Amino acid sequence: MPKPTFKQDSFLAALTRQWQAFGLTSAQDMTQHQWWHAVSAAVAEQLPPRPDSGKGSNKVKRHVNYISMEFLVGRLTGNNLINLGWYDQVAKALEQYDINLTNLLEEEVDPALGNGGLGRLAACYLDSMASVGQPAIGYGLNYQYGLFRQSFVEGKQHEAPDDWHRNDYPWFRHNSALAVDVGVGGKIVKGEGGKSYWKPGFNLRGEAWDLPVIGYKNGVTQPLRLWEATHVHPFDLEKFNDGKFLQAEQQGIDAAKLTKVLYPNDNHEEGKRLRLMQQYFQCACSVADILRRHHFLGRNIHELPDYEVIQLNDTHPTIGIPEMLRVLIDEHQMSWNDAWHITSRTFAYTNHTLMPEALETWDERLVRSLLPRHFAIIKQINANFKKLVDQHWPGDEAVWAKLAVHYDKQVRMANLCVVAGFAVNGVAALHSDLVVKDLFPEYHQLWPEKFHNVTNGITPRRWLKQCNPELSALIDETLKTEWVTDLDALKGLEASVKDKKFCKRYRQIKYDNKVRLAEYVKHHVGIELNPEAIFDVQIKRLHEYKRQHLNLLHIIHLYHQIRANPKLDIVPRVFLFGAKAAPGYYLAKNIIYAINQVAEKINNDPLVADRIKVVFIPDYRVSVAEVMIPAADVSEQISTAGKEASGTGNMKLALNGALTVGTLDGANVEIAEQVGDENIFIFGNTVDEVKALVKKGYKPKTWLKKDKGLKAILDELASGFYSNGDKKAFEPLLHSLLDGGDPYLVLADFAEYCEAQDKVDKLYRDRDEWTKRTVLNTARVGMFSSDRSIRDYQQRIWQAKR
Ligand code: 26W
Repeated sequence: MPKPTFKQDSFLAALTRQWQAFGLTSAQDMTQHQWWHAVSAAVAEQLPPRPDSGKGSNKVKRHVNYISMEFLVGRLTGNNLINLGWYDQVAKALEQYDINLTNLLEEEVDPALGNGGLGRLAACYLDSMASVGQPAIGYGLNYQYGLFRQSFVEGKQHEAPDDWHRNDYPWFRHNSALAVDVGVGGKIVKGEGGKSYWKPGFNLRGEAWDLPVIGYKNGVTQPLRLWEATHVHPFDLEKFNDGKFLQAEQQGIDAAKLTKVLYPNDNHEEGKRLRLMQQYFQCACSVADILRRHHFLGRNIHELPDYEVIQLNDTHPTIGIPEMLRVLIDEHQMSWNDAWHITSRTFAYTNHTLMPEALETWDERLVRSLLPRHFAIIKQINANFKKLVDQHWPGDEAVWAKLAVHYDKQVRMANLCVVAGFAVNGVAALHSDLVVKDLFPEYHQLWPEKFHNVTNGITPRRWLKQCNPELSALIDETLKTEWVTDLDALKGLEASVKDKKFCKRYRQIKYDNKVRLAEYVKHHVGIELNPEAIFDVQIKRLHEYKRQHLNLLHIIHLYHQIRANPKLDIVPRVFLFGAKAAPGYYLAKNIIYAINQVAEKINNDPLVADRIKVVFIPDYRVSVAEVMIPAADVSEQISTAGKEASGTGNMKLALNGALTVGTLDGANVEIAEQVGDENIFIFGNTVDEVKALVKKGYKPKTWLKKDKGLKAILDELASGFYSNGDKKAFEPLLHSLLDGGDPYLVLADFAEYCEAQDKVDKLYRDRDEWTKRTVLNTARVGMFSSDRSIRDYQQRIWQAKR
């Protein structure tokens, strides 16, 4: 497809219609926000009327349906302009009105329709599928409230609703012809000829809202289709009177509530009724839409797996599997075997976590009451699978207890995915290995060919070209090739480490980006930062396994060193955090509070004299990441080995020239392989060492005996020193590290972590050497482009022979 051309006349005419629609008399009367809206809507109007995802080339036959409960797309206007290749032209067209495009883009509220890594990965993958020519559609939910807004009140996290004004979002296109009705509840009744069928208690309607996903300068636009739940026939008095509404209400389902909020949990399953409803609603709408398109293109239903693949982003959309079977059997009158043959060659599953508390299970009563027909289908899958397990492990109840899809009154979604899907993949080499060895060893014995690795990636469009325009320009000038679609080309920068002029500019760009971040912090947090200091960044959801508290202990350790030796010579360092804690995750919130309280003390202690600054930036989100990442010198990737499936922030930071301080976990392992051991600071217990420690009976207190400094840190946290005398302030945190058994081995990794941080301090003093290593990071992480991930999915899973 040809590169889309920008037509200034038609853009300006669309712009005029926009201010007229606001009821104004001239463009000049628009507020800055109206300008953003008008420009976005005018650009959106220039896109093809119907984004198409159905046509594949001969090489890429299967169309991808990427189903995810979360798409953390971030601001779209700037990104879409870059991918269209129209940024400069639109900027120029706006000059005549004295409007600065870059400033205008700040008006956009991030559509925060995701929690963290999993949601952002889905957004990067849509960008890459459009850019590499993989026909695809994303399916998700159109939440009225995205992830909560975070602020700090006296150091503690405060949550507020994030109304991102979806009804007024200029990139949305509503297509009423695509609405789908979805049944819920009710019962299974016997029909004519003894055949039983499902009589739902009531229906919900799914309205389709499309966001355009624009390929990088290739003329492709594919939809991200987000479903909004509404009542069926809201003004139909007859239906109202016959009690259907009341029935729905009694079951606790109010359609209008269904797509109101995104669940703010990341890596923690709660088994809530509304959540299961959301999952089912999304899957039912999406399966109906997929089949509608398949029929529309004149294809036979039996050919579905030849043309369509449904990729499940974690287990959240698993209920789509029994829904597909139900539609094929009940609505297409297909036999079980035929329906199974089709379904089990269509679905593929990506696992994003090994954490037991994140693996979804549903109480059978809940499934039965909301989805009686699906429950019956799940029981059938289970019964059929039991025969296979009995053949392989005759009479072995322990194996069945592990592998069953339905067991002990619970439905286990991960097991359902493995049994019914044709492919299972982890998201980094180490993680995929653990998926096979620790999570699903018996399944691997049964079906070794099902298991794959696809190492995660990030889109270079947003995470380098857009967020770091200065560095992108330097790379353009140096390489003179289109690296944006071929990130391996960055290898060409290796030669430049010897080029003094290049290194000087690279360093200056980092400095400029630090100034930009410092301005942001001054404006939003009120703290002054010194751009000469090391900017040390930890940005990710707040979770014990990610160990923000290990970072905190090291900060206090430095503070103690300064107090013991006021003349201590350390490179000034700014520790920057960005993280939201799930509102019900008490301990995570306590860690935020502890960081803020320690920050308050250290930042205001004249003895420290600005050698350490600690800043917790509130409301971390995609647009904040775009300011923090280009400014980072150090990237904190310090999870307990074996717990972080991949990480993707690690890739973004390395690409933008931050050096990683990290454990051998997730994608850190592959980053280390790529950049070379001398260009990364690896520390801490490995997966095997962690396992051995735990097996031996890990006792955190033995580490305190060995390390008096560490004990002093914990004692001080318990003393009220950081909390105006309140000795209980950090009790949850201290309890978890001590009597709670320190489940994430923070104390065991503390000493090595401090050593790694010392090395950072030493290396930073040699500015040329530091710069060289950061350049090598940028040059060597090309493989973490999500374009490469998508090609891996194509080769190993989507387009592979089955
Ligand atoms: C049901 C509650 C729930 C919600 C979200 C359970 C699990 C999740 C996600 C799997 C959490 C998540 O975002 N996982 C992250 O996925 C990234 C993309 O693959 C990885 O890079 C991160 O390591 C992983 O934590």
